[in-house]
Amino acid sequence: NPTEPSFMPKGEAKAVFDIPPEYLINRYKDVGVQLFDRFGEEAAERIPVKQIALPDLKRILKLKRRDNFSLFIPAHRDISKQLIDIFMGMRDVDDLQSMAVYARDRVNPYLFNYALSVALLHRPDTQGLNLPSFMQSFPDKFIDTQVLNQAREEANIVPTGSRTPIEIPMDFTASNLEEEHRLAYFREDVGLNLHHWHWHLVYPFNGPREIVNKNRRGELFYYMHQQIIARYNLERLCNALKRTTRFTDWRDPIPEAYFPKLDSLVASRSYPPRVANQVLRDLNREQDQVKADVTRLEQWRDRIFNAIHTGVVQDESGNDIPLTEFEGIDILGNIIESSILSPNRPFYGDIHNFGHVFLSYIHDPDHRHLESDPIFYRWHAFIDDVFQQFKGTLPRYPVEQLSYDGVTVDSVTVQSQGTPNVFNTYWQQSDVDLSRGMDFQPRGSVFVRFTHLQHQPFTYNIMVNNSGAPRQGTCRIFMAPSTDERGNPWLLQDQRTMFIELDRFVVNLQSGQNTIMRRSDQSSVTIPFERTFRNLEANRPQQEGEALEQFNFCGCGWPHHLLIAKGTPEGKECDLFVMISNYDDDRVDQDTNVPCNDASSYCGIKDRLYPDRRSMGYPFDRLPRDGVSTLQQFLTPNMRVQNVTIKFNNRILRRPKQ
Ligand code: CUO
Repeated sequence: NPTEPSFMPKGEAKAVFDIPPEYLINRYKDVGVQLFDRFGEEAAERIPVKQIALPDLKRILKLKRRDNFSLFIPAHRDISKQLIDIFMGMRDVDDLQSMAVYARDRVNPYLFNYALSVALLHRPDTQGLNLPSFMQSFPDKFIDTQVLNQAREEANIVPTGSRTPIEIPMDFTASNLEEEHRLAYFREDVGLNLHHWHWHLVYPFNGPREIVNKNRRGELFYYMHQQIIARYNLERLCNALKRTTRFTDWRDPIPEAYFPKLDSLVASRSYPPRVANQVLRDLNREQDQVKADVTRLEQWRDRIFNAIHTGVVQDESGNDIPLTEFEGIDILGNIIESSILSPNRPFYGDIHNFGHVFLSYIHDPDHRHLESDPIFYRWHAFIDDVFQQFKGTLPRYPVEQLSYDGVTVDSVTVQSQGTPNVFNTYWQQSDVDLSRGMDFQPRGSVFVRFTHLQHQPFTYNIMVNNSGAPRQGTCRIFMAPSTDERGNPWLLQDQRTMFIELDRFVVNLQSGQNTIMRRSDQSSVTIPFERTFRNLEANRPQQEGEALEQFNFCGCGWPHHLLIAKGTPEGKECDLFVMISNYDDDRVDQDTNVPCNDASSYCGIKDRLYPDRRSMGYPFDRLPRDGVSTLQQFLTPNMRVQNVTIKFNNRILRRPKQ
């Protein structure tokens, strides 16, 4: 499509590329000039495309335009690495643009989008570019087919300006009769899926080493996904469902059925359903060079468990690498995911990625892995359990390490509207523009209106006594359900994996009494709605300079509207945990004053070290010390637990216009 500048839009103004005739693919060669004239009329700007010596794309083009693209397929990985290398290797931005223009009409669109995004994120000379959101480019990955059809119809019939948003019905993949369906609002949340997509863009497991090798990326793979599961489980408990069960019996039928309602606009076909009681099958797909059987997956698993229990892994030359107290989890993350940083991929394999492949091949020859599918969570619950087994082998934190002498947390209050220590949740409707990812004629914005969870803004009010000289601390805020699915009190060894991180920030403590106030929207976990759906909100003016946002990185961050779980109409009881740890043991000396540094808990900070020296998930990442069986017994004076409730109000409010 010669009209869409693929990565340099300036506001709403249309621009066209002046494409060298050699760049047009054959089917456009004859009509190229007319096309250009037709779209050129509307264009405010013509962008010259420099002609460069073009690399051979033959191997990359083995993945056809209409094929689906999955990084979990080794052959696709190799292809994506080649394309990333090509984009990374371009001498300057002009050459890169030229290459991108050339590739765009030839290369598989998902692959193109992925490789170019990775390159733009990592090239030093493209740090200021703005990109359209992935959701805008590929709405079919996120939105129900029926809604897309309606949107297309609206665009065809109704002129721009008079179009009304198409409402996405809530819970579109099944009826409420099916239990698992109660969680659809979470699994199908577009913001959650965008966060996950961006996370994997920022932390690819494959590609040039300098891109993959980011500070503690293996550990963050473990922690970010651990938190997704913890959050999913809390939502499940709010909906009277028990925690998700690990998918461990790989030879047994899978009871969960799944009926995706998404169609691929690229592949022009729908994703097939998985009926109940399907079984994993050995894979042998020549076309994708995938050959693996379940036995192999089991072999990898056994080797990894063996490494965990002996505390050492072997590299490819047979040398022992110890899984140490702090760095072991990072090595293990790279082994299990696996990434190219795994010290021995031939031996420990590629268990997590292949699990996704096996599961998606059951019903989906296009091997997508859907975050909206319950089995996705069951698989990651298994993966998390492997990590937890390792954490179980580590020394427990002793009291001396957990406490902060002279620092006492006297009280914690959450203030929202109404009763203190009550979080209030409800449904909210928001509009996003889909037009970039769909071929509308005439063009212009088409909005869809979707319904998502939301909470009222709140503030933490924390009273801290410091009996010593002024000093700094890290305030860590977590929350977990107060009881298990049967309503019984927890053993901390079980409750600890249920804690979801809400915030982490540095505090300056004066001598004596301190009052710490912190607003919910400052959370180090989340990004604001506007950032999740960048460029998508209704007619938001594009400000100069804002184009300098760093697209990919900035899109990583838990969606703020899902910070708090849904709760229940009666009020779901939770334990709010606050800890002030000694900043001397936490600090990482570096300048973190860079764009998009505000969602570091799950995403880190671009080009920086992870900004907290403690193990991720601290202090709940390990088993409690001997003699401690409950959360209360775990507490040292610098920690405090406040009982809170999450109250859900079943009404739908429109997002206020800003
Ligand atoms: Cu993010 Cu499996 O790694 O979904």
